[in-house]
Amino acid sequence: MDRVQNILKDRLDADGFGRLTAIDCAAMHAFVADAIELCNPDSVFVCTDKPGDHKKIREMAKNGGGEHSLAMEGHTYHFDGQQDQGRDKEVTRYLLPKGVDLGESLNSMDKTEGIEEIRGLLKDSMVGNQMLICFWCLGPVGSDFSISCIQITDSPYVAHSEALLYRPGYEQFKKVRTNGEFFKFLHTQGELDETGCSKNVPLKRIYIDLEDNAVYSTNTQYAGNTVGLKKLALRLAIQKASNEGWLAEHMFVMGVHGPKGRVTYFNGAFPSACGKTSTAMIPGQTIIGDDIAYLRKTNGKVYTANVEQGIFGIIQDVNPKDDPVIYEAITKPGEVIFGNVLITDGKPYWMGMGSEIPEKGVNFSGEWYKGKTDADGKEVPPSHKNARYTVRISALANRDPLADDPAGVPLGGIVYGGRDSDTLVPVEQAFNWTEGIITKGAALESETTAATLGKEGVRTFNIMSNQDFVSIPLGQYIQNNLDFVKGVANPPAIFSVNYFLRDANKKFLHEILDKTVWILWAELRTNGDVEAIETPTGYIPLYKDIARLFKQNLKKDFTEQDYIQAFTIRIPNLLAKFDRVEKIYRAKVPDTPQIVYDTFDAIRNRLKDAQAKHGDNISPLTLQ
Ligand code: SPV
Ligand code: MN
Repeated sequence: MDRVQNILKDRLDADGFGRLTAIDCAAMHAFVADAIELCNPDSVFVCTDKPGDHKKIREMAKNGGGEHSLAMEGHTYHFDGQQDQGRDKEVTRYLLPKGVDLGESLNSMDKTEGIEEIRGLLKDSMVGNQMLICFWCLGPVGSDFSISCIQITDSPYVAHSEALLYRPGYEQFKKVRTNGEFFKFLHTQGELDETGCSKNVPLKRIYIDLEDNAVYSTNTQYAGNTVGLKKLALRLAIQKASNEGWLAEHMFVMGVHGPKGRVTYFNGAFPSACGKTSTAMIPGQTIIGDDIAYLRKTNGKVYTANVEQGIFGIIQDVNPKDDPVIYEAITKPGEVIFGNVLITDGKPYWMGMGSEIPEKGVNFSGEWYKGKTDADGKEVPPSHKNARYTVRISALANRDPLADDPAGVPLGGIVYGGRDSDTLVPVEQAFNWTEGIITKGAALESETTAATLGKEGVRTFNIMSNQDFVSIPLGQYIQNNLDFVKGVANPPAIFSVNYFLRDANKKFLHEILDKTVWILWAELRTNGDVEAIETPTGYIPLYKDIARLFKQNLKKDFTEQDYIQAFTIRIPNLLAKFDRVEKIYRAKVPDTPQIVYDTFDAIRNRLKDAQAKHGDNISPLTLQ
């Protein structure tokens, strides 16, 4: 027997050994054997797709594994450390072999150094603990979209989160020969403090080895850093997609319901905390996924599939009025993990939940009471801004019947959105795919939020909302998007949306559910049902269509004045935006395709012509 088999035989019990070796994959066995030798756990549990195994993980999580029970059946909560409340970009790095360069906009380091450092941190990290080995599938099982994954972790909370968020992958791994092509994730929480949180914050590391399709993370528990199949896998998938001619995107997948029972499927890309999940759950529409989508072509048509089967969503402002579907799902009995909310008397509370929050309880900062301040004298909120819930999509009343279809769903349109107080109109259709990719996706900016660590409210460039996850040179990534529709007879329509316009007093122009109208208009346009007004940057709605949609769907009057205020073409702001974005490409993205600059030039010329004719801020009625 070879060395790998010897290690496995030695360190696994008979049952675990049988489960692992039932998968005929030498590369996977080698990865596991190496992880065992390196991390040195006391015991190893190999999890299959059996419900009994998932139950065991759930029990482990509740019994000292990072979760605690709540009063409602199936509900648990989890706290991350105070400095572990979001994805940590600073310490997330691509490990690159000598001679490989992804450009300065992607955080990377020398692979040899990185591997040495991370292996040093992982060494003996599981002594005294159990190692969990889990298999999950990205994309619907048994489909062209499927990617087999193995997750090794010492955190039952991470394994449990994955059981909610991903499709089971053990049987798939057994059936489909991977030829060594699978994604691997190794995570350890590191030493924990008395509250059960990773305590060696300065040693938090998330290192991504693109050559080996492997990600290592340690001294962190926040799901965005630890749940391998989420954003860590997205980075690996972007590279794989680039090599194979498909797209891996930070996008929801939803069914938008048009007239006469028509359903048109949309992808939507928004940076974190900009209304992405909430769009995918607009009442009356159907959800397939809220975070990550793969896009592939079959017979000249684009299909898209949800990579996940659950939601790790921001809980702030989820209330019965603005997000009725998700509110219902997370307040009824069933498996839900609440992260970083306030707990009082066995119940979870969060800001913006639409009901009274108690004045004391326990939260991510420990014992909490109203008025509590942190070391800097800043008031500690009852729930963290990036507090989250984890739930299966099958718990939602509006799950689309095709959510797990191995074929995916035909893609009608894409929306790109960001947090923008003063530039883009609420909805606009690009003239065509190329302009859409360049002027909507590749020019996407957003004012920063709490989903990543760092300052909030700063306008940042975020290409296709995928900036944090792109693992190939950015110019190449744009080119892949442009080329993707080669051979596609009817490329999906592309739109920008903006839910965050404010008036002169900084008050939001629109209510949260107003987005229903922008999305339904996009559905009508995709199907050629309504006329539009041509502006220098794309097509915008006619007043009558928007007013009708407001009336029919939200029972609201949307006046012509409301329309003019929202859909005014703000030329100086638009010119400034394209200048700002171009500057970033020129400074940071040496492989930017020339067509990006040409398109920015063309759009600026159109904006300037319109400005010469009509002035700085042009009412949509002027262009009608
Ligand atoms: C996001 O921040 O975009 C998320 C959550 O979807 S995380 O897992 O942190 O990426
Ligand atoms: Mn996301």
